[in-house]
Amino acid sequence: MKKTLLTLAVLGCSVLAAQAQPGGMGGFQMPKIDVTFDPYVEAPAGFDQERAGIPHGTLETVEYKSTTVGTVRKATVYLPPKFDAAKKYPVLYLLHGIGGDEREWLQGVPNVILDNLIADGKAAEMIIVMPNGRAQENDRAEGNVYAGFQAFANFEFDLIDDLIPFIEGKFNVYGDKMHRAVAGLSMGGGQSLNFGLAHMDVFAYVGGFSSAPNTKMPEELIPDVEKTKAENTLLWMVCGNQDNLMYNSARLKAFCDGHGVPCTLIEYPGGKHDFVVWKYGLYNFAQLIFRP
Ligand code: FER
Repeated sequence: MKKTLLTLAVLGCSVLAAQAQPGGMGGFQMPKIDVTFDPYVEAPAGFDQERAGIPHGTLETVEYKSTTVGTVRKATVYLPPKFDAAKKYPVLYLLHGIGGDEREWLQGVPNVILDNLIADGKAAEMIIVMPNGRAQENDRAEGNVYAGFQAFANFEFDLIDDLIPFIEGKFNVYGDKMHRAVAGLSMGGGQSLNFGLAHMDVFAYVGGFSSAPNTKMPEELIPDVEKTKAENTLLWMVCGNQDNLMYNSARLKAFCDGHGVPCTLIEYPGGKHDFVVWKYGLYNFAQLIFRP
């Protein structure tokens, strides 16, 4: 019952958010969008289980000064196994959902997933930065989290102007777009699509997992088809087929298919709006980035 009410509340909010969104979503965009999904391939058993006998990465919390927000903000950082300060690494910025903060992604055990992928030679050694995407003074997920819609948009400037320069000053990382990726779940998926496609000089790889109604319209995300084709290296999405937010991903996928923009959208069978889908997203996305 509680869940039903929550679902109804979320649905209601998404309709409101859709209508309130700049650029407009033309009101109700909830109906199923006709789209051809990319093949779903099951992740191997144990991909998210801690494995003995392999080297493990580490997790730490960092703090940076945000000129955008005017506060000191936190981010969680994963350093890969056998991290070597003398080596240069690429960076994946991994963004959370509307009720989360810089620790939400830990529920999806990104450290375990990446430790396993790296041990199997299936992903490049990378640093993962998990910021707080609610760029406002009180960035805790308190009260009505849906009221923080604007703060999620404002994070674009905190990310580009404050966090990335901080990370690049603190760690020995590459500073070019081919070594930066952005992906996220739900609100963070919308942010990743919005920011990643608006800043193709910053991020070559963009991932949206169960992207939320903050996802801009395709025409806003891709105002210049030829530019996106030339400058984006990876546009990758996944969403559960039981997730009411599918239309945000399907709308973009349909646009891309209609305009010849390479784009992946996997429909996770039986997938809901939860970490089953998001772990699967990270498992797959991580294998596609930073590889020549
Ligand atoms: C909405 C439905 C879902 C919405 C945001 C979300 C602001 C985000 C969900 C999440 O991040 O998990 O209507 O509008």
